[in-house]
Amino acid sequence: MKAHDGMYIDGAWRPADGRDTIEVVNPADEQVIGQVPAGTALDVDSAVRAARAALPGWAATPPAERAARLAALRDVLVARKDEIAETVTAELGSPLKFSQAVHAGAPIAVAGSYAELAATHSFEEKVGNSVVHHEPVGVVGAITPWNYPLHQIVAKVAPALAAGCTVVLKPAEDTPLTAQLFAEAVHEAGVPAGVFNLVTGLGPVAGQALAEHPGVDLVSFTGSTAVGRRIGATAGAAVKKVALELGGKSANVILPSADLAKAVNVGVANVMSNSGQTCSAWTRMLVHRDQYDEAVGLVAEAAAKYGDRIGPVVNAKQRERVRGYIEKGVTEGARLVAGGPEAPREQGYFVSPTVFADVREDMTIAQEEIFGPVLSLLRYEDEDDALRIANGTVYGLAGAVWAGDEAEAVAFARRMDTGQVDINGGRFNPLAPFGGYKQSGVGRELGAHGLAEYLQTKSLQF
Ligand code: TXE
Repeated sequence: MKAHDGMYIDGAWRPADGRDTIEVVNPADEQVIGQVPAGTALDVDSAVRAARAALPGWAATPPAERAARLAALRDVLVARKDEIAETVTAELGSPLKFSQAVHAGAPIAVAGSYAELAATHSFEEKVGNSVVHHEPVGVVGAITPWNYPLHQIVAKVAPALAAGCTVVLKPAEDTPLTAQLFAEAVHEAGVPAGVFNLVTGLGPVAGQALAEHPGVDLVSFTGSTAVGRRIGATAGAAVKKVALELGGKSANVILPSADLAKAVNVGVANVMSNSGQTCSAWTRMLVHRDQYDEAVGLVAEAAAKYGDRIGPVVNAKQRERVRGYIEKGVTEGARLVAGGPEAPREQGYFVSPTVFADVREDMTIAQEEIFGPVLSLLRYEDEDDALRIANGTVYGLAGAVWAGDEAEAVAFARRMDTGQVDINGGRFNPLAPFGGYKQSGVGRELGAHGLAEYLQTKSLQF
């Protein structure tokens, strides 16, 4: 796999400050496929300086021209779609078809949506005797995870560029090749030098240096709650804007009037897709007690199909973490109906698609984010009980409700403490705001709400 040995700063690949590198490993066969430089605080500083220098020019660039660069970026991503899918598959291990459809497809849709929004958004509005200007926040420090390597990048960089902000990106250490490919695409799209900069490196070194840099006006972070908390505290101390997209433990609530077989099949697919490494995954399936035994049978049958269909998890540490949770589920008394802690293959970081029945809401596997192909089935007595269980975690990122008619599902969804709810299945919408209630985060990504995160407001009174 092609890898750059420098950082993309101020419109060119520049030598890294230090000599340390990060090995990129294919989690499906544990082979080293490349290496990238491990950035230092000095690399971060160079990138932030470049972003600051480019800010006045980009902020003053007419939105229509910013939109044209984003449309060009979308076109480059479309032209390089196969390469994107192959790169994500190589460093994340996801099946190629899934990489094409989701890992390449979703960010192309998001880049396209921001090309349109940049062209049509009102960056000025009249309010009584005032004119309100929506101006770019400034230099954005973007820190992204590995689970959707390109989507996580585009969901931050596209709205930031649409708003007139400049960006320094520190991508996850597990998936830096996709980030390098993205930097090439930005360059090809004719985005001016310094508007987008890339520093690869370790979280506690390059990531932390970026989050703490006084030249960064907004830190946009997606990742674990533990790191998000620290970044939020650092930003708070510096009175700097912050957007946090953290974990989830989303409930998939199947009401008695729903089509049970369909709800179960879609629900299992949702959890197993991307090997469970999705922050919005419906990891808790809630079924009425009268339908519970039937649902357990259907879930076990559906889960059995995923054995060969899903890829590995991202690295050995993540595999051990997921297996630890599966063991904990067994110890705490949940009933295994599919999968288990044993590795299904000798090579690669694979985990068996696993389903637990008889899960009580206070069990660890019902409360903590596992980030692997593990589903918990919980039983509820009535609607209020289902709602209490659904809302009974520290998280509130996503969820699903299934019912015989949409109005019934929507009425239930209104009572859920969560940022996004899929009604009878739902479909990805790149314009719909995405983000968390409670400890799932601060701020929203995607669509006009995502754009608003990168804008600050000035009012002129006449
Ligand atoms: O996340 P980290 P990890 C959850 C999921 C997963 C767990 C651990 O439950 O099992 O987190 O994953 C950078 N200062 N999610 O360890 O460490 C890091 O380099 C600044 C949910 O991979 O949070 C990477 O770029 N940055 C999630 C990014 O933070 C730091 C997606 C995320 O890594 C840093 C991923 C520091 N001190 C994991 N330490 C979601 N919400 O989608 C690390 N980083």
